[in-house]
Amino acid sequence: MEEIINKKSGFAVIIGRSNAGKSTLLNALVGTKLAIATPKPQTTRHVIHGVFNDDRGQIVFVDTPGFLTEKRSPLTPKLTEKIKQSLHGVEVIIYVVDTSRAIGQEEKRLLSLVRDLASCHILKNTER
Ligand SMILES: Nc1nc2c(ncn2[C@@H]2O[C@H](COP(=O)(O)OP(=O)(O)OP(=O)(O)O)[C@@H](O)[C@H]2O)c(=O)[nH]1
Ligand SMILES: [Mg+2]
Repeated sequence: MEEIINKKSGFAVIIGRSNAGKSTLLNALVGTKLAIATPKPQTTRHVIHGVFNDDRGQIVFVDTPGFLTEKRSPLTPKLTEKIKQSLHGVEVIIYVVDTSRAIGQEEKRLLSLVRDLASCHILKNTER
């Protein structure tokens, strides 16, 4: 029992604009093809959880739909709402950036969503 109490656990949510490589990162972190990763924007439509366990404890990674500013379809506002909800009550926010694309409105809006949250932030750029 003491062993379990000494272990740490927490949630790490992965966010970023559409096609940034969030699902690819989740799959790499948990070591399985859990989330679909494709060049098609808005591939991830549901919040997906991937669990990583080791001797030190457990991390629940949360993959989110890509953040878009323009309304591509009736689905877009619903996905944006899912992203916003997923940011609360987590220990870490991993913000994935595709550095081969110019900074757009998506990056500016995303930054304004996360900058005032208390969780620890990690900025991850995908290597292209
Ligand atoms: N070259 C390169 N391609 C990458 C990298 N990470 C992801 N990709 C490719 O980029 C595309 C999008 O990757 P996803 O992981 O599906 O991106 P996503 O952010 O989950 O996309 P949405 O769920 O649509 O928001 C796929 O074709 C991946 O193979 C990377 O580090 N380097
Ligand atoms: Mg995805």
